[in-house]
Amino acid sequence: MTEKFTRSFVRGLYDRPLLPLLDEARAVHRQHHPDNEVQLCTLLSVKTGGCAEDCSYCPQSSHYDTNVGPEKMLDVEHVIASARRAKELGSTRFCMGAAWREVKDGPAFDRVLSMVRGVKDLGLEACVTLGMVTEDQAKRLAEAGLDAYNHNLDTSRENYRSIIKTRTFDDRLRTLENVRKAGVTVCSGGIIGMGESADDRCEMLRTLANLDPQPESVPVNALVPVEGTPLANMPPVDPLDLVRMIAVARILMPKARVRLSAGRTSLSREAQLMCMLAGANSIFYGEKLLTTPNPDEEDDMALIRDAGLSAMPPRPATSV
Ligand code: SAM
Ligand code: DTB
Ligand code: SF4
Repeated sequence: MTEKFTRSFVRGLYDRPLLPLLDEARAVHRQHHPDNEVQLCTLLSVKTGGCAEDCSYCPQSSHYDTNVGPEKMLDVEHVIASARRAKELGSTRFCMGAAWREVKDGPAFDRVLSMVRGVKDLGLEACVTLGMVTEDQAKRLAEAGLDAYNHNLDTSRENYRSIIKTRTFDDRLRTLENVRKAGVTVCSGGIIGMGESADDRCEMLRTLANLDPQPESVPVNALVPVEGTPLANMPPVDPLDLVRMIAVARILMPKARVRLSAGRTSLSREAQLMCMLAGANSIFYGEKLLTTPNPDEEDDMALIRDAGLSAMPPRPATSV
């Protein structure tokens, strides 16, 4: 099958002067999305630390000595209480993360299914990120009402082995396929600032954009360097690179919600707004991502107010 986007097309976009690139991204954005609107999503780590994978960026990997240790899984009531609070503060999507290499059938997975049902009962979009899943497990998540499954490609196929050795790029693609077959929407993106080349960045976006159908949601993370991980000493990401990535993602995947994800605590208000100008229409909202800090809620509200943006309203209930 011929691919929709070629290497040279994507690299050509990435290398365009920033202002015309932004013009195009903005035009695409306005054609497909309400202008000025940003979705607030809240993250919660429901099972923290002790993960068997060796992702070089991740504080939750048991391969590295970080300040995040293995913790017990949260109980359903705790999670639902957090989701209720997130809703009261204006979030419309609640994303639950587990530091698992893969989902194993049994009581822990059953608990996640109950969490999903509880979050859906509150009228929120429900997303989980649990590592690899089979098609059958993805179907059970779909039956519980799950809207989206997050599973990032993180980087290019070529660069993958230098970041993660305990699984392959194809493992990652297989899970995305299982999620898609189960009728759950796909949330998949990556990280910049891990020492990757511009070609790696373009190839990651190209792989995502060539998926058919394309992911409905694309998180773009800037590395949060964490003490004890192999990437702890990476230099900070140039905010303009983040803007460029978001603009290219917006042009390649016009309908996707592009999420300005990890790394916002190191960005100025102006840089965050440029990311939104480039097509980002979602942020993680709340004091914490999974294990690392996120901007204060008051600062985000001030940014939204001062820029005249509006937080996406909750979707009216479609079922009774
Ligand atoms: N264990 C599951 C998995 O890997 O799919 C779910 C949780 S994992 C923490 C979700 C995503 O968070 C990763 O794929 C990665 O893109 C992002 N992430 C983890 N640590 C990060 C860091 N230090 N900086 C930026 N993004 C990070
Ligand atoms: C995504 O792409 N970014 C979020 C969400 N998907 C699950 C996670 C960011 C995690 C940042 C590091 C941490 O807080 O542990
Ligand atoms: Fe585990 Fe996910 Fe962290 Fe990788 S990114 S070490 S799979 S929690």
